[in-house]
Amino acid sequence: MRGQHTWSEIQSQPEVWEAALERASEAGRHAAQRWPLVDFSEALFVGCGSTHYLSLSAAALCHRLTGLRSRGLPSSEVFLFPEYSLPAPGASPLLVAVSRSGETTETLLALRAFRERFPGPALTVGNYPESALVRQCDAALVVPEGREESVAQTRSFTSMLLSLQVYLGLAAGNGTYVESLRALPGAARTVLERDSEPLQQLGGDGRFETIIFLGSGPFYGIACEGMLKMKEMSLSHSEAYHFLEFRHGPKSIVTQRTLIAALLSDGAREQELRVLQEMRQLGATVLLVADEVPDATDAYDVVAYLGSGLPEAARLPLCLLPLQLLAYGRALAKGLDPDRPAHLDSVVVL
Ligand code: F1P
Repeated sequence: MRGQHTWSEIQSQPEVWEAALERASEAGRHAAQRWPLVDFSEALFVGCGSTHYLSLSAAALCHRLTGLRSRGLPSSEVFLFPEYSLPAPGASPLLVAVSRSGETTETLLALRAFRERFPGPALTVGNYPESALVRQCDAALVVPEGREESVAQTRSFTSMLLSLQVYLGLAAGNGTYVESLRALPGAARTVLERDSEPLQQLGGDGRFETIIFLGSGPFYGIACEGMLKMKEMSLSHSEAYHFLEFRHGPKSIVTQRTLIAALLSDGAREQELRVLQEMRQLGATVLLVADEVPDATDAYDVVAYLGSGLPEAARLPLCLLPLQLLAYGRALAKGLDPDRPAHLDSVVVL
């Protein structure tokens, strides 16, 4: 059956997240105790493709939860342009190398470039316990249950993200935040049971020729990952922007054949809803991914209701489920096999 691996990987996320919560509370506590974050000048999160996008959201979370200056970068920028991307000599950064496989050459080279300049520790987050990155880093958060047959990352991404959330909450000494993450698997079960069918149908709607993903703050990396899933699985034209950035030029491409998947934040929702109202007036169809349904009914056409009651910093992995289902449904509707994206291998080894 086309897409059978991707399907079971998407649907198994509640169980995989439970495993991630257990594993990360052990390994994350160890890392948090060993390296108090006050000892670092900044945190650098690096990865490639999906794990680069994960790094963007993780850096935003790290900054929010711990107050530590944090950046997310593509691994290649670190070893190709160290003088532009790495801090000045004498700084004491923490490196967090994110990689499903732990074998991506660019991320290994970023680690090497970091090691050549700084004494600071490197932490890796991934899904393969025996990987090169796990061997070469000082500590690892690994969730083997998140491994996949498919090339496109789904449960690997969300399990790595959740592991980092646990670690960052522990490093920040924020027990309430860490505890709140326990609500995620149950909320995911509800979303998957209720919305898998309608979201696949929406993704498969042949009316749409461009799919735009909007997300700001910690949601920007998630919006980018939604865009990448749409490209990889369904070979469709997709783009990702911060909400208000979309007004500054990109909105020129909006037509009646544009679907906008919008990740509504807590802090900026009024401004975000205004962008969506404007885009609907230009003809776009809006899928709102929201934890609560807003009163502004003229800002959306369809809601992917998350209903977790969790604040934005906690509910990030949940927001990805509708985006994965959208891409999956579109791939099947186009007669493609989401398990086998065109031209891609699961690891880029240079
Ligand atoms: C990263 C990655 C994937 C992408 C593609 C190539 O791999 O870029 O995100 O889907 O298959 O590899 P990794 O470093 O996270 O293993």
